[in-house]
Amino acid sequence: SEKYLFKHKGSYFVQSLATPEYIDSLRDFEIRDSDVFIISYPKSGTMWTQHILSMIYHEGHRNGTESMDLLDRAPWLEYKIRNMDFASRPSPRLFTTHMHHQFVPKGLSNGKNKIIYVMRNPKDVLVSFYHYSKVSVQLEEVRDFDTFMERFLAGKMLGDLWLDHVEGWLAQKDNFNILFLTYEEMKKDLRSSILKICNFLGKSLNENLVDDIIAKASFDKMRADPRTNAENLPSDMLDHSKGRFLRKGTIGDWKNTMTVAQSERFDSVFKERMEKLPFKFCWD
Ligand code: PPS
Repeated sequence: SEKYLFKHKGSYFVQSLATPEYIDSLRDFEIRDSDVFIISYPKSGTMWTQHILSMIYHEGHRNGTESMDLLDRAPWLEYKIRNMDFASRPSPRLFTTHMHHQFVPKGLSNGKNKIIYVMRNPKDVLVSFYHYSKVSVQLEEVRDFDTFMERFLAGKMLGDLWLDHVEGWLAQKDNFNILFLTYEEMKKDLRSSILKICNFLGKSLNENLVDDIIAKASFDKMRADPRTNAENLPSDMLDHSKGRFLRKGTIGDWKNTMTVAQSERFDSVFKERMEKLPFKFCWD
């Protein structure tokens, strides 16, 4: 996997999109009080949250926002995909990152800016990641699910060990201003999640706007729109002929991929630490 990822201070990063120096420089990245960060382990509902957040945030110029790629509305901090000049972006800025807490800008812990941390049941994360590894040009394609799962359980992939990421961020709840959200709660009751986000951001949207966001954040709507389905990503990032970014969008798809034996193997490695998490994940 050396060709695809590099390890820096215990964490994996995408070789073609970042350097250790750039990652280190982000600790001193200048934060504004109005900045909002979306943080997640890969495949946990990041793009979905990016879309929702940018619709909530830019309600004053929605049309302009919606004509932009997700990538430009809530850019990745550690991957300057379009070489965007972050400093010249108007406030409020939205950012996205998969990084662990020890890598994020120091200024993020000043208590004023905001973080939304999105999590998803790790078996669905694993299965989504497995399929994504075939579509992504930047990740090594692993055809055999067993091999992919062992890497996931060992944390030898982008995002590192799921447990470390989630445990790590949950433990930071008093050091940052964080709203924890789950993919499953969004899936089951998007309206409540949107209101939760609005409340956290101190925004009050009228009922029509909330309805509109719910409609536009549906899996089908997002999948049909190239701007929210990552179809404008350069072909050296995603091989669009191999699959779509928005693949299935359901809870419990792991059951269609993992055998009983694989699921038990997964539990034997993850269950103990998962039971100690202050969150109970939903498996179906
Ligand atoms: S990434 O690469 O880390 O940014 O991926 P991420 O966006 O975190 O996760 C991708 C999965 O989220 C699903 N998704 C959605 N599900 C339901 N509704 C909506 N609107 C939606 N948008 C994205 C996407 O389909 C991936 O999950 P799977 O299970 O592979 O379908």
